[in-house]
Order: sequence, then C-alpha cells, then structure tokens
Amino acid sequence: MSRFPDGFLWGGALAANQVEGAWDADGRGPSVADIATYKPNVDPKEYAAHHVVTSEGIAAALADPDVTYYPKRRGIDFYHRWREDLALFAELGFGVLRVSIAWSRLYPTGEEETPNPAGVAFYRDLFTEMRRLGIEPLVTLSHYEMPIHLATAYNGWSDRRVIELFVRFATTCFTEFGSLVKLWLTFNEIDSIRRHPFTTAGVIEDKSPQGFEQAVYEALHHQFVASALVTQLCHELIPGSRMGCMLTKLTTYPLTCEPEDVAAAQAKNLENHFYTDVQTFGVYPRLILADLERRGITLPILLGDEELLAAHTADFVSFSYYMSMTESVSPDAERTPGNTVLGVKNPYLPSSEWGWQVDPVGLRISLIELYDRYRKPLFVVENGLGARDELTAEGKIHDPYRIAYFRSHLREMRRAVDQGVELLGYTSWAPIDMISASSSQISKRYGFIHVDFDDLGNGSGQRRKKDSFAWYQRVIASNGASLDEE
Ligand code: BGP
Repeated sequence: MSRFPDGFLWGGALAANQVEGAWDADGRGPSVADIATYKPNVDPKEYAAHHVVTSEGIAAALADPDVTYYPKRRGIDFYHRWREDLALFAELGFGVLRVSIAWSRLYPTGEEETPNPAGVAFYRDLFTEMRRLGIEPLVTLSHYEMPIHLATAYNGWSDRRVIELFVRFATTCFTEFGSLVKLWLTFNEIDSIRRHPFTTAGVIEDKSPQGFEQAVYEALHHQFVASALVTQLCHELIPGSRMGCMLTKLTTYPLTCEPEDVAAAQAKNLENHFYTDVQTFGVYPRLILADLERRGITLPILLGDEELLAAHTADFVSFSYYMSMTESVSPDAERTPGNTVLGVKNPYLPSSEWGWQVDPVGLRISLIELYDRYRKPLFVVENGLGARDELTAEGKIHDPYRIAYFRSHLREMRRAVDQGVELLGYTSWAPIDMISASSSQISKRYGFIHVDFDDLGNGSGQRRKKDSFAWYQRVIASNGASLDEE
C-alpha cells in the first residue's frame, strides 16, 4: 500500500511557549518557560545539567526584563503573526495542526477565579481561523508552560491543590473552545517530569523538604489524577471529543546481546512506558510500584484516586519520536545526548549535530510496540530534525537533509500502518522554525518554513519556504504516495 488510510490527518505541531512570544502582552502572566535562558555554546550533553532551577534563580530571572537571553519570551512572534503562519500551513495542505494553550495566558497566576478575556479571545480567533482553513486543531493542555506562580507558591504539581486549578483551566478551555476543538492532549511528554521537573511540573528542589524525588512522584501522581479528571470533563462537555495521552518515546536497544545489556534496555523501556501504562490501563504497573517502594518513595494516593484513574483512561496514545538510543552495563560505553537524555551511542546510526541518533526504523519499531501494548489508536505528534540551515544570497534554504530525514521516517511509518497499526495522524515537529525546548536556540531549526531570527532575536522575522516545504506539500497532497516516486 503506497498510501495512508483515507482521512489520515497530516500536519505539524507547535507549542505556545516556543512560538507565541508576547510573554507579558494583554494580561498574560509569566510561565515556567519564561526563565529558560539561551546559553551560547553549551554542549548538548550539558543541557540536562542546566535544568537545575532554584528559587533565587527564578526571582532573579523574573526581575530581569531582558528578552535577548530569554528567547521563549519572544518566540517567533506567532502571537502577532499567526494569521500569516496559518495561511502557510494551509498552503502546505494541513488537515491538522497541533498547538498548546498557554495556561498563564488564560490564568496569569493560575489562581484567578475567571479567565483573562484577551487570552480567551486570542485562542478563539486562532481556532476559528484554523477551522475556516479546514485545519483540525489538536490541542495540548499542558506543554511546559504552567504559570510560574504555581511553582513558587505551591512547589508546582507536588501540591494537590494544583489539580483543582488545572481542572478550572481545562474547564474554561472545553467550554470556550469545545465547539471548535474535538481532539485534545493532556500533558506533553508526561514522562519528562523525571528529567526536568521544573519545566514539566513546576517542582523546585529547594522547596521540596520531603525530598526532591519524593516531590517529583507526588507531582506525577497529581498529574495522573488531573489527566483522568479532565478526560472525564472533556467527554462530558464536548460530545464526540477524544482525549489523548502523550509520551516521549525513548526507544532503547541493548548495545549487545549480552543478557545484562538486554536487561538494562528492558528496564529503560519499562520505565518509559510506565506513564502511558497508567494513562491507558488506568493502574500503576506492579513492577513500578515495587521499584518505588524499594526507593522509599510513597505515592500520595487518596481514597478514590485509583477508581478515577481506572474509569477515565486516554482515548488514544500520542507520542514524540526523534531518535533512538542503546543501553549497556559496560562503564566504558560511549554516551551521546538525545531528547533530554544521555544514551549509549549506537554504532550503526548517524547522529544529528546535537548528537541525536537518526533511526527511521526505530519509528516503525515504536509504532508496532505501542500499538501492540495498548491496542488503542496512535498519533505521532512530534517527529523531525533539528539542523543548522543556510540562507543563500538568493533567499533560498536548501535542506535535503531534512527531506531525507522525513522521507525515511514516513516510509517506515507507512510500513507500520501496512502491518495494521491504527494511526490517526502525523504532526511533524515543527512546521516552522521556533525556539528549541532544551537549548532555547532557534539555530536548531526544525521547520519547513524558515524564520529570519537568530539566537539573540536579531532579524526581521520574515518567513521563507525551504525546499522541504514543497516536498512535504506533495506528500500531503498525495496522502503519502509521493514517498514512492523518489
Ligand atoms: C520535545 C518537546 C517539544 C520540542 C522537541 C524538540 O521534547 O515536546 O516541545 O521542543 O522536543 O526538542 P528541542 O526543541 O529541545 O530540540
């Protein structure tokens, strides 16, 4: 079969904190993303170390009005240019566009009783225009951008009261936008709470007297409960709606067939799947509970929580896939960075400039693995290549490397569909250059559309189509058939 199923949703994915900018415009409150700084020449292997956040550092950043070294405060000015960008996405032929709603644009501190009217109007206009253009919105409720006040005043999601505040935010989203939006996601890469607890859940180590790891798992449990509650609400408030969960698919192979390497890889994959296990099976896996007990971690499970988790599971499983890695028990194994992880380098695979190992077959493996495990429809909501692009004197951007990345991954994705995987759609990361989540660079470019800004915000912001724009346009127009013509 050289085509994807009729009605397959082709598109792209954005995150509010990485594109909107306008961080303090029209009543928006500061979010955890607004203290992320661009650190010139930081080795990608060191990014994780830079996610250490302190109360003192937060206060200093919030006192600093700078936008040069806080790139997420300016994004790509999508807040003002979104009509132009939507027109380009429509020109690509998008059937779906994944975006997130910035919680602090609706509830500046997270504690307000009623939403910021300008924030509601912005998203209503955005979704209305998407619908006019025939683009289905796929909306992420939480994508690394919670109100920073909830981090500093509550220690983020470690405080159970944040559940109720999130439900208030989600209820506003469902009642205000439910006539325009039928496809929703709860937490972007909910598993990433272990790797960057502040970005994902507003948890701060110096505000965690119970212990940082204990606080992280308290926050995670509260996010699981919140997922179940908003899934129930979504179904009740929006007839025909579907709520998905969302995982960073960190597919890990054993470096060798030495059984201990195989066991080490198995442990990595079990840990990775734990999060979607809870959100799709509705129970904590026994292996995880036993491990938490061994580590002295107590989950703050209250009466009724387990029934909630079991009663309101995800309708579909979505995930991001960029790279794969291996695992080994050998202390000498060479490590390489991946998506906020450090894996053992796979000698059979090439790496991007940021060290992420390019593995299109890994996408097929991941699709088969997740579909076999959960037997629910899947949705690839992030996949793409970050690379340095050159703007020629003629204003062209030749990106054959990006075309090659997408061609190889989409062919493997189609093979998984041929094998019977029920795949709802594919939203590439990202249709347009934006601020990198991990490094706050724009020079790590993902888009089919180039944006004329540099890492310090210099430039016109002009949008230009790269060579890959026309290539992806043909893939969409042919529903994947053009993948065989090359
Ligand atoms: C995922 C995030 C996205 C996106 C992507 C690319 O983890 O969900 O927000 O940023 O990673 O990573 P980066 O931007 O760090 O290159």
